[in-house]
Amino acid sequence: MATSEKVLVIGANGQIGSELVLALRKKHGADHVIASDINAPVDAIRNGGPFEIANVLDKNSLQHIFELYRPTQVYLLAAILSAVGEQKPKLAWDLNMNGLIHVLDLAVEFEVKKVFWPSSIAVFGPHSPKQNTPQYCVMDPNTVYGFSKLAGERWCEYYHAKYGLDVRSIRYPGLISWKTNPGGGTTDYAVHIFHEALQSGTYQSFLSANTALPMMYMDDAIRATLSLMDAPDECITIRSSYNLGGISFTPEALAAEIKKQIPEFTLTYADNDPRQAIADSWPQSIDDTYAKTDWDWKLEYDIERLTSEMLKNLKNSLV
Ligand code: AKB
Repeated sequence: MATSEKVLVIGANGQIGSELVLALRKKHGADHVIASDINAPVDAIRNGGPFEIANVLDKNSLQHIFELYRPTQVYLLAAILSAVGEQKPKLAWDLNMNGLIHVLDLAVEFEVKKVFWPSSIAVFGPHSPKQNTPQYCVMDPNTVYGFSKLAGERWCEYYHAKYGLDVRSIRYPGLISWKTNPGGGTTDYAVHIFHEALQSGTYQSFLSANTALPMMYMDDAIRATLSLMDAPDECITIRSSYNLGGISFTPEALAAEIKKQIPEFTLTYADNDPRQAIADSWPQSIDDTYAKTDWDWKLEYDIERLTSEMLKNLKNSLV
């Protein structure tokens, strides 16, 4: 059903964007959702509605889109993730920080009603509690991605306090999806493993057997994002970013789950991958009490359901 909203999704080609655009088009009507990316649209979103090429670092090109469409809601998803961020630290800082500030400024200027910006479990660091990491605790991220997200959270809270901008955010765990691959993160193994299990029956994990990290199936992540954005203003008590827990598992546990359906699957482990140190600095599980209390968050996909869905959907898409 179409609404009066005009929704702009920046970074629409990525793992979250390509699925979020589809969900938003279903909710608001195709013509009401403008997808935008630095590259030409991916297949999933190519023909379904308006698309604009834009680079978040080029404020003028963004401004043109704001003038053209006058969005009432903006989702900024363009970012460089943790692993690529360590290879291109200055670019990651520039894109993750200045891209956000451009969008926050334009949102204030064009009186956008709501802005969504994703943060990450990467905002936590080696001295944060590892288990059930609380919303508020020591945060000493040691990746460029992590501290750009932490600084971004501070900017979001600041724009809300200073300019009254309704900006909302989630600290996503590793996201697992079958439609689009993740783009250079530390949790990517948990997507690649499914592709390889089906295609070659074996996978080499770049994280060690017992590395537990919080993860979430994309359908849950999209549902969480839409619920947060739909929540009444007075329910939102956190303007930096909400912890979101998901499910915590290790590569070994995920392989065991895959083996229930593909008994011949084998998992090996790489030595000395730089992503291991990043994973070791992150929480193993997350306390998301605030999301549950403020906007009624409930997880639907456990490791068993997520594994079945991934294998079923990937198998169908490979046919
Ligand atoms: C990454 O691994 O960098 C991302 C994240 C947890 O934010 N998936």
